[in-house]
Amino acid sequence: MNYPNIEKNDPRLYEIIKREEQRQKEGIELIASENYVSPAVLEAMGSILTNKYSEGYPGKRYYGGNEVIDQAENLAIERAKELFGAEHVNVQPLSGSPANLAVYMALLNPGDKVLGFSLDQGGHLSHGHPLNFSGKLYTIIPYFVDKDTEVVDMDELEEIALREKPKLILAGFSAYSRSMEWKRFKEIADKAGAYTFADIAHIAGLIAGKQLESPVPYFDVVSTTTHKTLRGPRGAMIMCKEKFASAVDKAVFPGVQGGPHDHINAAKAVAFGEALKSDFVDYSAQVIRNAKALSSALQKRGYRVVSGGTDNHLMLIDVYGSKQITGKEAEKVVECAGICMKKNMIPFDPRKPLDPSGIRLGTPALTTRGAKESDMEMVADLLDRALMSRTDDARLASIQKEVREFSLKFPVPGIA
Ligand code: DSN
Repeated sequence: MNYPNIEKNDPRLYEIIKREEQRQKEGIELIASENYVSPAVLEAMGSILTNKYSEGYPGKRYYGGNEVIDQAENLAIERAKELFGAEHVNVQPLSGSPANLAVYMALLNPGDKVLGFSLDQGGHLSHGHPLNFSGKLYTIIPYFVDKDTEVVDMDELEEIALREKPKLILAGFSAYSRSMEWKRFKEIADKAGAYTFADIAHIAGLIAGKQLESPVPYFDVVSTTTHKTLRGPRGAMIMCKEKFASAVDKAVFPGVQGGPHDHINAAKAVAFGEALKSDFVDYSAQVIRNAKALSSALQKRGYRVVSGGTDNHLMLIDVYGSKQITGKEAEKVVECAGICMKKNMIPFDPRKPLDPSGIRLGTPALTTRGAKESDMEMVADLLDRALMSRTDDARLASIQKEVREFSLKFPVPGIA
């Protein structure tokens, strides 16, 4: 992308964008929730569609002049329905947390019981953390992974559900590397008389790319962000069975949001169009192959991978247990070498969230740049050497040069 007008009119911001371009180009991106969008998605986000106000839904707006915007929003909805086989789609949620807030509002009353995956074991803030709206407004009953396998304990979950009789069971995660048993969740929810809500933010692209099973056929409501493995603009959407359509739409607008971001919804349409193409299936398959390769390469170097591996795009590494480096220190050290990743709690972590035992790694971004399984050996090697050089600034600087050389072999879409 070129930014001639920003360059001319706002040199200070131009310089900031250029520095971030350089960081993205020269570094190894292992943040599991990040990706690089296509130039077409970038163009839609930068389009004049941002100029419009369109509160309401296609055909029922509170502002004039929305005939064209209606077509853009309908295009995003049609493509999302085709991609996921959803009965109803609302593409207006601004991001993951507002989408989840709308789902709660559509299905629950304040105080109702929700069964959600504990944040410190892999869940998400909006799945019931006490400091989040979800934990403040609803009565959250957490479920956990099994201590030995580090996989969600479905038998325990069933016991909790039958005992607590929640109104909603939420399946989803932001730091869990194993497949979710959607069908079993639905069976348990039916026995407990609960609604089913899946948050597939992390894995939507892998589902759209036909690599992971989808909860859409089983679940009442499914939310997702659009910018992670799905590789669209920052934003979200909600899919649901037709019988929840009106409640979901009302909860998004006017319940939670005002005017939708029409340029972003158009970019969602572009990204869904891209995900409908056959090469997105190849991309999704490669993301998972790369994650498995990276996980094995790290295991070979003595790192403990939580649950023993990965079924998706991410993995949790117990760096403290394996190498006596805390997650916080690991994040900082590898950043000095040009590698970007996130510290993370691991299940039953004896340490605290701001300085946990683990790190979370993911392969969606590197895979978009064209990296393959064979490249994961090099990534693991660079990561390991950076972690082992934690007190040696000169070695870290030299590894950063290698990281740069490696990264420049893989172009970033949208960056020349
Ligand atoms: N912040 C996202 C992640 O990194 O998993 C979840 O919202």
